[in-house]
Amino acid sequence: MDFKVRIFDGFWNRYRRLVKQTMIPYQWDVLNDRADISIERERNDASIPNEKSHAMENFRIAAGRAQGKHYGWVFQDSDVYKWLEAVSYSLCYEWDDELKETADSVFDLISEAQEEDGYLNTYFSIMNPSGKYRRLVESHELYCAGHFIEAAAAYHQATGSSKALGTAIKLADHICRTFGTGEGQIRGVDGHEEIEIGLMRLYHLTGKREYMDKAAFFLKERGKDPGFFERQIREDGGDPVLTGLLSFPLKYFQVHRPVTEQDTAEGHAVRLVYMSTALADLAATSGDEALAETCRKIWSNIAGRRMYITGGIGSTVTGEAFTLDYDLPNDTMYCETCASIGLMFFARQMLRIESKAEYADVMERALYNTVIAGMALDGRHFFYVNPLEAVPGKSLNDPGKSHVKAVRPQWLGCACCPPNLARLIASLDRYIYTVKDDEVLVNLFIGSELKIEDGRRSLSIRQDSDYPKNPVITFDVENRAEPVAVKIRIPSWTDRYTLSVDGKETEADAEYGYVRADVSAGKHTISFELEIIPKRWYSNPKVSENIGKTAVTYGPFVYCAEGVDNGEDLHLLELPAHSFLDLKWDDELLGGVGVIEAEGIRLQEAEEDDGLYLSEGPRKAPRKIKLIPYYAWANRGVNEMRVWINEA
Ligand code: FUB
Ligand code: ZN
Repeated sequence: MDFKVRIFDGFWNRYRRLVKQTMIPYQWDVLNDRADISIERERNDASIPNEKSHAMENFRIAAGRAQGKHYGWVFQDSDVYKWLEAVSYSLCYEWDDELKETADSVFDLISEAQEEDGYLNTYFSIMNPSGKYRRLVESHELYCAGHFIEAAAAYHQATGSSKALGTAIKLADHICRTFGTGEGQIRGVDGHEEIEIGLMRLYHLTGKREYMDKAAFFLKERGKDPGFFERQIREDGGDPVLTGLLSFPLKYFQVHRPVTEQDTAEGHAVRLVYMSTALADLAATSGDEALAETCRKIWSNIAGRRMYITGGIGSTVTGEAFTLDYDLPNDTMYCETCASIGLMFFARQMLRIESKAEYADVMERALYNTVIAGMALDGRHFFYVNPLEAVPGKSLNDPGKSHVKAVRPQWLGCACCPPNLARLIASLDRYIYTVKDDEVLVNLFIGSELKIEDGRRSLSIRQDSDYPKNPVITFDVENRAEPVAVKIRIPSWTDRYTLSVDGKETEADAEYGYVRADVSAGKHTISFELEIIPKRWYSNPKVSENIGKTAVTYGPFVYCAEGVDNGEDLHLLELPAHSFLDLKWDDELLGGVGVIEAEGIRLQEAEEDDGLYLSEGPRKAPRKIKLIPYYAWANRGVNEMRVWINEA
């Protein structure tokens, strides 16, 4: 399907410029160890490598251009691959000869680091050539390969260059030869899903069926032989390459049962959503209804029982993992930035399976909250973990909260999130619309132009919006061919909307959360107006942590209270159920945000010598409460924060 999307949205162009002008050059410096920064461990764990990135140097050593040892995680290569993918997308919206030359040179280096037979992984080439594919539970070899294939496909699409694609095909062919059910092949899977996404992408690009079949093999093999990881190591594993992983339960890797029998979201959150993304892609591409049904079950378990209001997933630091239904602690959770990015990937593929707005709702929730909270407004500081409640003193002094940082580090020992953010934001144009044979879904309200030219259709849709500041979104549609259905998402958080086509209000029914306009040939204007007001939300009472608490949203944004606006000890604040939530835009604050103020209450602190346990509850005094969008927190120094506020 041939279509192009150009973004010209004020809010998102700021982020996309930040990626192109700040994040990409900054990350390049970090990957080359020439940024003057401190690299923090993501939690108190002395084994986390945090002296330097060394990611580019690893490639130089593997290519024979430099001498030395590999440094960093066994999956350090993937930082470079995600960076290359981000560069590729950025070239599509802001061409840059110099950057293209740099990327070309990195792809050259990578192809030099690739072994004759197609194998590619700097850790094993440098440190452990005889250990290849022998400890799949830990080795991340196929994970890194998947990221390389994605980067190469994106680069080919952006530049037309076949340089990178050649390396990717050689690598994919090597993997196809090495893994499978045939004689001499390894019948097993990687401990971290990602190769499946890469192979599906290569299939979409080349049309070569073998790549989709191998993705299907990896997906369907998962969990069929739960003893595989342990047995592989026992029989032939060599030395450990990432200690500790084997002690996690099988569900950490989603191998506890065959994939089609998995109906809840289990284990490491990023692994789960990457697996689900590929599964949904395969289901949508092949029309496999059983796989689609598995995806629906996993999806509804996440969205209905295991996802934070911010679109964060992963309730525990132990294994960066899901726990159980309705277990959503606010101050010890994980909510890894990559996991919410992966949730967007999954949603995007689910929309290909079926046109239901629930997927785009979650996509929007993740994007406007946890995903962009993962980076500071300066594009040079990043969260790995995104809490809904942070008290800096507790993070410093409670070892069980060392992962809950109150300020974004400049870089992290495990740097999976920063380049993942760069590639997601640089490719945001891929999420706004879903183009199908018989309809176009408008998923996100982002100022943009969609152009479809596919022989049968010749259509352009210009979406103008200043969302969510302005509740009216206008679509100028020019249809030069047969009638087409344009389906606009009705956000689940709105109570009212109106749709007008060419100035006439229509009574179109909602279909699975989309309102439909049938657009005949010619030029038409669709106007979609939403009620966007500050709203209070409550958790399902099964979420024990949030009883008696409320969270506030405005449109897609979840709000939070910060100490800098409300004083520390945010647990002393109470927001009365009926106090008016007054939203005003402040263009000077935090890059321009809507600030919500409300008459509230603050419990009074006890006197120093009153002791720890008192026979009376605290006195209460009026106090204005000020809330800002969650994504913008932690941009004003060390600070307390909380999303769920006690209700009076
Ligand atoms: O294992 C590779 C990546 O590192 C995972 O996706 C992240 O969660 C981090 O553990
Ligand atoms: Zn990450």
